[in-house]
Amino acid sequence: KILVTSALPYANGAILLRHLVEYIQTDIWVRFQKMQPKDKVAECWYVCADDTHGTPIMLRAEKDGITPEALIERVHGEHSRDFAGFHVAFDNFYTTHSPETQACANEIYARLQKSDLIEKRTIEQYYDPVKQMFLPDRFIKGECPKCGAKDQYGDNCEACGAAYTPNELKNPYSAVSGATPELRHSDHYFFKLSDARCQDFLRRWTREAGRLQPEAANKMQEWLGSEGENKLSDWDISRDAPYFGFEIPDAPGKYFYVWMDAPIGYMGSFKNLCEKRGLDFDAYFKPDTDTEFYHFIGKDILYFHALFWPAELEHAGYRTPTAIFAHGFLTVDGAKMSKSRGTFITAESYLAQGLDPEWLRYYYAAKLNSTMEDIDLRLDDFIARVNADLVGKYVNIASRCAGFISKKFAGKLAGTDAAWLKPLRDAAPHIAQAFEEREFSRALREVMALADVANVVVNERKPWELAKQEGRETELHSACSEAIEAFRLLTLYLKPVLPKVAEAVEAFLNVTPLTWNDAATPLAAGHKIGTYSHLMTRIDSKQIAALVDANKVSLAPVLEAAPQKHAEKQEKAAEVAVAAAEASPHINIDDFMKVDLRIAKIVDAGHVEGAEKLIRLSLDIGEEKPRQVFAGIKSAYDPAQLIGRMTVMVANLAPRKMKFGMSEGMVMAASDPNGKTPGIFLLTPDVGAEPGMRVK
Ligand code: B3M
Ligand code: ZN
Repeated sequence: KILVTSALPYANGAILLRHLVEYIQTDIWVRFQKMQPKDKVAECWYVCADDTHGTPIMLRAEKDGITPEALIERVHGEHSRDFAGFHVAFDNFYTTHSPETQACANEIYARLQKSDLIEKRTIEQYYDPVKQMFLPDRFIKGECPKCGAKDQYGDNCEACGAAYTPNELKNPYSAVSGATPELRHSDHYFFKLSDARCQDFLRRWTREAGRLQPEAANKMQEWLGSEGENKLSDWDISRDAPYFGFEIPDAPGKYFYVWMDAPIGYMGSFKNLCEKRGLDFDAYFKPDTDTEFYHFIGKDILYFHALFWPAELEHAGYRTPTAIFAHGFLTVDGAKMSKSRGTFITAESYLAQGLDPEWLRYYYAAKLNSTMEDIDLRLDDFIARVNADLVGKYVNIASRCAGFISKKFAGKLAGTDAAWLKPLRDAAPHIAQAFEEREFSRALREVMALADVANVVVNERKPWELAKQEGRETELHSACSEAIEAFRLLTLYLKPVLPKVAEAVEAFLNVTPLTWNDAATPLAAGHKIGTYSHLMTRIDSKQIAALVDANKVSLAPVLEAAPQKHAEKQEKAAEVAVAAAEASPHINIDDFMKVDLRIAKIVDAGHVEGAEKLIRLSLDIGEEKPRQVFAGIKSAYDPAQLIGRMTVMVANLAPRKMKFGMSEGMVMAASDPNGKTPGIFLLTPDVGAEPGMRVK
């Protein structure tokens, strides 16, 4: 019995293509589970909800001149529409602003209090006298205490990367009203994560096999520190009025911090489902349950899901998650989604352009695996891959053979137990294993290899030739019938990814909804199929161009304002580069072979104190210790986005002592020498390249 969740989307923004990576990944895995026989998966529930509390939503509602309740109601409708548009089939898409979530939050809080893990403390915090509210870190701005950069956020400086507390900002001002904030005292409630019970539990839990992916488990050990090192600080779980959220029992004017009740929203949504479907909530949340509980999340919210949340559940006497599956971020054409490049694409605009959601489902699945690696939506590759694999290989089998069955044999199939179909049938457990392990790219590679086998047979037999020759009806009948059986098997394997196409094929084949065990039962001779109808169109590159244009927000005024000096520096660098290239256009192969290029995995990335353009990278190239490299790519990348990415490095540069430490190599990135196309683009090898491989 399995309960699965995706992260709760904030109720203050639209669903973007980058969010859909997670919902499509989760939906594919859930659909796969639901196709399994009942003695393997008795039931599988997929719940989610809008994450509706907190300051951003309260301020957004104020700006829109509506109540927060009205805002979250409207957004819930938009989110539900977008998810349905991409066939994300939640069993319940609920809201954290619900009686069930509030009841669960109060229960957990009461139990933590009973375990003496809640502590009230008076803290000093910035208060906006105009708005009459305490300010969260992100709503306080000022000059960086380290480098003096202006208009920096209250928690870290985007210019030099320094991290600090809002109290350290110079000349702070409220990002809400502009007023100078006052330091005021206020009582806050803390969850005592520093308590030995939490530390010991988390150190054990995060190491248990299967709970976290290896790279996530390592990160948690880092955050937890070694035995006796008490690195986890207590967690402030309260916010002061005015705040849109749940008031803390017996603490008037105090509210649960949004990240306290967000994960509890998983329980609230499931509780609501249990009430609607007569399910046993406790059976899933009692500590000795035999049910399974999985979270699909982005790697940026691992901290909450792998530390705070299991500690909350454990010490409130509930079961903890069976496992947490973190995925990477989406880049579009190798870069972060960007409004100026028109790649900040909403789910709604994709659908409004008439693009088929199953194209995107397939493309994401073809890129997804069980790691936290980022995935790149290369728009030209997207077009090529969908047209080649789905239309050219998969659909093509049916479109070339089905007509003959209807026209010449009244829709009745001949026998389909041909030897060449055996490998397609026998692949069922391997492909199931790949889906189970969330290795979707491997699963689809196997399916497409089987489609190749089927196409080779069809191309050899040429039914379209057989149909023109007298006396070859029997061969034609077998050739087409066997091709249809191959198509049925491929549809079964693709069903978690392409649910709507699968539904259409089930109707066309006149079969009951395909489950995984049906791979073993071929279509019988005499089985009557329906008439074939068009299953999927090719992507036209003009559609993608229109999509990008529709999302292009012209930032022209901002670009014009870009400081002149910066452009001059760029120009100078470009002149030097062009001159150098003109001076010696050719090198010989030995020159090139001297450069030792290696595939490298970015295992860590961080700001460099006092260096506004540098990011410090730790690169795994298969040596016992990662290489330290300083890369001038800070203007285009946020270090957190780089962790887990693969790139290429020059591994045989002589190590160089720099102001910030030893430089043990160099990474490579592209940029436009004429400075016309903004941005810096880090090199990324194709999926499958391993750290340490030589690039030749
Ligand atoms: N609302 C959105 C995010 O950072 C946040 C997730 C909550 S999951 C409990 O993905
Ligand atoms: Zn700074």
